[in-house]
This record gives sequence, C-alpha cells and structure tokens, in this order.
Amino acid sequence: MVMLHDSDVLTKEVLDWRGLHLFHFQGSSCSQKVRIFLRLKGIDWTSHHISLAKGEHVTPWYMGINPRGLVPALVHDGKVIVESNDILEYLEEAFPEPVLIPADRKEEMHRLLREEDNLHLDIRALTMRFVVPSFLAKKPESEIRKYEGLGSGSVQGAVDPDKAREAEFWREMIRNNGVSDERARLAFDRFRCVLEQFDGRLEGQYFLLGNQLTLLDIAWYIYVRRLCEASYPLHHLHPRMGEWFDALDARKDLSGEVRWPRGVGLITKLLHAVQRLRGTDLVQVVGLDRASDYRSRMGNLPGATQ
Ligand SMILES: N[C@@H](CCC(=O)N[C@@H](CS)C(=O)NCC(=O)O)C(=O)O
Repeated sequence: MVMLHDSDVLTKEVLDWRGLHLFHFQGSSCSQKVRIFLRLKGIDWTSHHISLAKGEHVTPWYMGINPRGLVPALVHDGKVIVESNDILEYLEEAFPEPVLIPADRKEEMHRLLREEDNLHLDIRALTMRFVVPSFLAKKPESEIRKYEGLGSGSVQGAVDPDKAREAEFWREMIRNNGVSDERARLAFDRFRCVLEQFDGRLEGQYFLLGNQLTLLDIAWYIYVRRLCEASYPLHHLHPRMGEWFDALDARKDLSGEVRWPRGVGLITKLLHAVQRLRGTDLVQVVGLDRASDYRSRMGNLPGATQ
C-alpha cells in the first residue's frame, strides 16, 4: 500500500485535511476507475480536478502531494495514498459495503490488480498512439526536466524509482517521435494475451471473478473501454468479453464516469479516419488486417466493414 510518509509530502496543508479528497482528471483511466468505485459504494467525496491537459499535475503544489505527479491521489483524514489500486484496496477496508473485493478473494484480487497495473504504460502507449493526436501526446524535454525537479522525489521515505520510469516513458516518445509501431505491437500483444484468458473465464460466469461484479470488472471495464477507443477489435477477437463489456457499458453508474471532455471523441474519430487512410490504425499496425483468423472472423460477422 503506497501510503505516503509525512516527509514525502511537501504540500503540508493536506496533512490537516479531514474527510475524503480525491485528486483526479476527467479523462484519466485510473481516475475513472476510482470514481466508479466511489459511486458504487455511495461514498461522499470532495473533488479536486487536476487538468492533465493544462499541466496542473506538474506544479510544485500538486507534486508536493503526489511526488509521482500522477492522478489519482487520495487524501483521507490527513493520510495521503497514491496508486489507484492501493487507493481502492484502502477504500474497501474503510467502506466495506457493498462488497467489491470479496473477503475470500483478497489475495487473488491483489495479484490480478498488480498485473493490471503492470500494463499501465501499455495502455498509455496505445492511448498516445491511437486515441490522442500526436501533437497532444508528446512532452518536450523542458517539461520532463521540470517534472524531474519537482516534489520530494521520495515515496515512503525512499528515493522513488517510478519517477525515473515516468521520465523515461516520455523521453522514449521524443526519441521515436511518438509511440513506435514496435511499442504499439508489444502493448497490443500483452492485452490480447490477458483478454484471451478473461474470455475463457467468462464461459460459465457473468463477471471476471464469478457471478458478482467486483473491482476486477471495474478495472478491466476501464482498460477495455480505452482499448475500444483505440480501435481494438474486442468483439471480433474476444466475443465473450465483448458481451461482458456491452453489459457493463449499458450501466449509467459505470459509463457515466468515463466520458471524455466534449470534442475529444470527435478528434479521435478524425484521427482514426486519417490513420485508416494512411494504413497506420491499430488493426493495420499490429498486422491483424493480414491475419487469416481475423479476416475469416470479420467476414463471418454481420456489418463487417474491413
Ligand atoms: N500506477 C498509477 C498510474 C497513474 C497514472 O499514470 N496516471 C496518469 C493518468 S491515467 C497520469 O497522471 N498521467 C500524467 C502524465 O503522465 O503526465 C496508478 O494506478 O495510479
């Protein structure tokens, strides 16, 4: 659990805050996951919107709260917790009803959430390549240096290695002039492998851990939604996951938290149209348009257009 030490936190005022405060951004996948969880639990919370688009996360004030400069971050009665999955496991303990982590599945959930978090840079790579136009996706070296200089750089009293990993992600984007085909393929393969396993799980149950909605469904709903926004052919590759997703997406208490700011959807649609014309959309970059299994599945589906 990444609960910060007081010495990690430079913005000392938050140590005196009472109640539940969430720092989040509307379009951030990890923030969406936490907001859905809070909504399903019926928990009251104070919102602190941190616009990633305006760079509000790379300021002395915010990096004084989360030294990683990422959203979400939670302040609960003066305790600062970062990392979305840690926030959720903490909240489940503090607000047990309704149950979203069944008591007998805690360890399994912890392991599966860790696997989900390990894919975070992959979902970011696919987002930056296939959802966000490239001019919005890159950070200049000056911004990376500013990021490196802010905050305590310390998490739980020790130098935080994640900060260097974050900086490296953005430097790689500069070196490759965006997300390279190779990086996109790697991310795609990782997701395809996990989603194939989940598709198998859904053979005899409604949700990923059984017949009850759990945090695992919420976490993967968010990733899968983002993958669909990146044109990942979910329903063709993993039909049961497609049905699972449609059922969750029809629920307002989930889909109500994942809307992009107005206009972004339109920009992504334009981006996809341009990428399709240039042969640089996800399906073509990962080589699915040439894969025989994909072609035959597409051919068998009503309304198949590719
Ligand atoms: N492992 C972290 C990842 C947090 C993360 O990467 N947040 C993204 C938004 S989803 C962010 O703040 N990005 C800002 C940036 O990279 O500049 C978590 O689960 O909380």
